[in-house]
Amino acid sequence: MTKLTSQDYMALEDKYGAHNYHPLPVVLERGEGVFMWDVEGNKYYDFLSAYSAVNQGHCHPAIVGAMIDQAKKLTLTSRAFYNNVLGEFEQYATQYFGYDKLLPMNTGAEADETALKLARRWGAKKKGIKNEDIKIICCEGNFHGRTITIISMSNDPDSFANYGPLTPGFIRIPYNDSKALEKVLEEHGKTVAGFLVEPIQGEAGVFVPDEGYLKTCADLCKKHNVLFIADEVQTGLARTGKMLACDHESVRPDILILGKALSGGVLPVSAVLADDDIMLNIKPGEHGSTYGGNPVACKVAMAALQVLKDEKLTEKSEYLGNIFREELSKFNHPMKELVRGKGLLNAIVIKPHKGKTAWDFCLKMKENGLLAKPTHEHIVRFAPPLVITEEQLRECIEIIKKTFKDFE
Ligand code: IF1
Repeated sequence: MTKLTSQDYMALEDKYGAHNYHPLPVVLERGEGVFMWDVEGNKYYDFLSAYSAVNQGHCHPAIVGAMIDQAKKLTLTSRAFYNNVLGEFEQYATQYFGYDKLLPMNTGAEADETALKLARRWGAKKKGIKNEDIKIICCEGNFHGRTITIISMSNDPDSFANYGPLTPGFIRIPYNDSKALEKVLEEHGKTVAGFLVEPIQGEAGVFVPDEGYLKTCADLCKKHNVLFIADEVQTGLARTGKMLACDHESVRPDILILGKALSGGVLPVSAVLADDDIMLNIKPGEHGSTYGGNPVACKVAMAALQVLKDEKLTEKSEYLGNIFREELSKFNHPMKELVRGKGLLNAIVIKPHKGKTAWDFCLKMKENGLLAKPTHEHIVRFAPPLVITEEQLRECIEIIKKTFKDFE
């Protein structure tokens, strides 16, 4: 049996798979820590971390071990019955983040949908908003997932166009503009249940809001009895140099949305955390998921969260992120516009140079042994697993600089 080449694998996907992605032309076969290897055995630094799902590094032994051990015992009961793991995970995670309750789901989108339902339900039952009048405020440039309700919040035609009628009940305001939030709350606050925001907008190109933005918005929400809902699916779990990106401003969301690295990249696990006054408005049978809270997911999530603490990944992310931005900010090149980010969630805005774009830059970086991908056409996101060492990070900084020089 001849071994298939990267071209063969790409051809298989082209022929038999939906064309809903345009991946970088690399076919990966193995991952370990900060590294991945393609089918030809070429080794790469992973600077995407599956969009911040692999903060703990690829195939972390403690997380994979937890998955294997539980998978040999009991993988799924559904929520029709209890199991001996879910309660333990709920206790562990609610104490870890400081909330009364946790609602387990699988993907980030499901967690965002759950947060929207919790907020709307709270708005109806606790704030007394008429059901058909309930509003949620969201931000321009948002990315919260790909369901029809979630894309109804989007202003990116690639996300929402030509999918038929969208879900009503959303008011979209500019991101990083607390005055815009204040204005909408003064006009519509009585029918607004929640404000959904990413503490840093990942997909928009690692858009870091001004210092104080989150705190000002949280205070405005409190003043108008509106829930502050933080989507930390991408920014959470040590990625930005704090356990949660909201921690940079000591903001405690009313509803906290987690996903991605909650499982260290081994299987989909997401969760929504809130206090009883919000969580207990959804009664038995009013929301759920077949796999939500399954025993394997719970064991994996506990291991993934423990790794963050045991390996001090929050502190590492903060320290190494500063080195990344400092080194690349002082590096000058006609193709480099600016570097921005927090912790190890960073982006370089690329200026087209001699007709070369961010895509060409990423192709050249791949040749130089580092994998990253553009968001939109001119921004490259750099988000390595948080287990990267300082020495490895500095080697990668040199690879990035070399790649710029390759375009001279
Ligand atoms: C794709 C983007 C990133 C997210 C935030 C919820 C979700 C995501 C802040 C939904 C997911 C992923 C989805 C993936 C690529 C990636 C992405 F480019 F799509 F926008 F990271 F920025 N909230 N983001 O970032 O979580 O349902 O995917 O588990 O759809 O291409 P999910």
